[in-house]
Amino acid sequence: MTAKPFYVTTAIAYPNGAPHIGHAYEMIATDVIARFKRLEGRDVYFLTGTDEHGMKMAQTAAAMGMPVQELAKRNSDQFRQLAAALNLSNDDFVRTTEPRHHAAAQEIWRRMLANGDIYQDAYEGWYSVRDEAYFDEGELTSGPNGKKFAPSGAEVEWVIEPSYFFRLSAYQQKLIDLYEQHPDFIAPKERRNEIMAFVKGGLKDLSISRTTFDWGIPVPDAPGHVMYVWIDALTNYLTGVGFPDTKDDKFDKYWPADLHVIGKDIIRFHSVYWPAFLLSAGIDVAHRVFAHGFLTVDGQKMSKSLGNVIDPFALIEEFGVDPVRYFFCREVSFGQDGDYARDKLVTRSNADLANNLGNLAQRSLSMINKNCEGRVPEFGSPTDEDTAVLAAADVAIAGCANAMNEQAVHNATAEIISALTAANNYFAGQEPWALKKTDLARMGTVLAVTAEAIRRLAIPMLAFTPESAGKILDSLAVPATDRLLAHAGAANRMTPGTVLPTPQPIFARLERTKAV
Ligand code: ME8
Repeated sequence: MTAKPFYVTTAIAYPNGAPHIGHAYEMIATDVIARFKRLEGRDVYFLTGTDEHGMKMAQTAAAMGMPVQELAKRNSDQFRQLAAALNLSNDDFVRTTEPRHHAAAQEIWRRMLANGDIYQDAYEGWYSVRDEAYFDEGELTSGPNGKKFAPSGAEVEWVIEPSYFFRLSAYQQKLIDLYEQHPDFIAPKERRNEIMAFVKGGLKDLSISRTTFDWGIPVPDAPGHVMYVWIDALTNYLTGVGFPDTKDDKFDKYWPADLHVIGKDIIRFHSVYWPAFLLSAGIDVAHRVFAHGFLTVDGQKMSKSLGNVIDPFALIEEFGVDPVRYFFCREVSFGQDGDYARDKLVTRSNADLANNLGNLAQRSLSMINKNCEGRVPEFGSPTDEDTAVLAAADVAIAGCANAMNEQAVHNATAEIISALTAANNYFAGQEPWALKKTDLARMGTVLAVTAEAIRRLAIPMLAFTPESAGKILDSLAVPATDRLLAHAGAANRMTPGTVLPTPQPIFARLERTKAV
């Protein structure tokens, strides 16, 4: 393993409520990216967690009559359970209420202060608790009774308090230089253009401490001040690799982060504030921020009042984890908004997983089981069709890897599925069931080639549908040590004579209507 280790993160969610499918979506996509890099032989570190401080958490807890620590713990546990239920391969889970995180946030603060970028003043302005962000008058819209609203639709309130400020204004040119020198820093491209325009429009210093509540990390040597929740939250990416101990093995190995996967609503925090904080603290800036889109449900925004919030645990429970993972990867163009609908999930999973991949594996492997003593048959001398179907698998795997390099998760999945369709067409066209009566050797070749195509394609599928792809590789007797992308080619072709276990169905057909 010589390639640079790969450090990838999700945003850390506010545990002011239970996780919804937007959170699940981000976790799935990031896990697919992490697993794919591991398949490429990279040493991967994958971090997720919960963002537990701030006014939003304090207000939710107060409204529920519950101590905020309790609310944070209860919901954070649910996010952790969701990670497990989605079969996430995360290496750590940071809670921002942990002492190790307090130490990291206080250290980055001290460094920014030492660099002359933090000063004390008074803050007067519009604050949106839901966004945990300040807004300029010009960004607001007015409603009835003099109410004002942030672009997200959340109401803002006028706040006056003593506050520490971060000299963000001093970072305008440095940020523009960063975007120009690293054109891939912000993805997708539209987001980069938006951020570039925002920064070129001028940056104001940022209020970074609050005195009106205490649910946050204390500002070092400043009694009464807690840190603005976004300084605290963004620093989790450092906490996860051992900061402030920069001699820590993990920090040394994995920092700077290779990829922060986040939603489009928090791109400004990640691509303007975060690099500015890091530059100020003298810490290397992360390589890339990728903003995915937002999910709707049946074409509508998810909201508690509409009663259309989908519980990801219920989806996993009903459909199984892999169909859920697969659906979001394949259905939503990564970087664009997407929609969840039960019907769409069922259709995708049945068409691509059950009918395409599952059926092909089941049909070819049962024939091997019944007609070839359960052993991989001889490949014989290949026809053009045999060569073409395996070549299509190889091309698809290369295409999949290219797409994954740009986080085009949907295209990566589509590559594999189209090669599986080609393998299905090959199988149907060769009619091994007819060859059984006329040419046993040729039947064996067709079954061997089909099984080999499945083997090659199941390896990249380990990133998207880890459990089922793993079962398929088990049914092909592929050892755990031979499941990297490097093994998905001709050099590791299945060995004729290898005994295969009795094939088991892998994907159930999902029901269009819910059983009552
Ligand atoms: O923003 N569709 O937390 P959060 C897709 N704590 N993604 C969605 C979504 C939807 N409908 N709703 C939310 C926060 N997300 C901060 C992050 S990071 C240092 C701090 C995404 O719980 C959202 O874009 O509001 C974000 O990336 C993640 O879920 C957590 O959102």
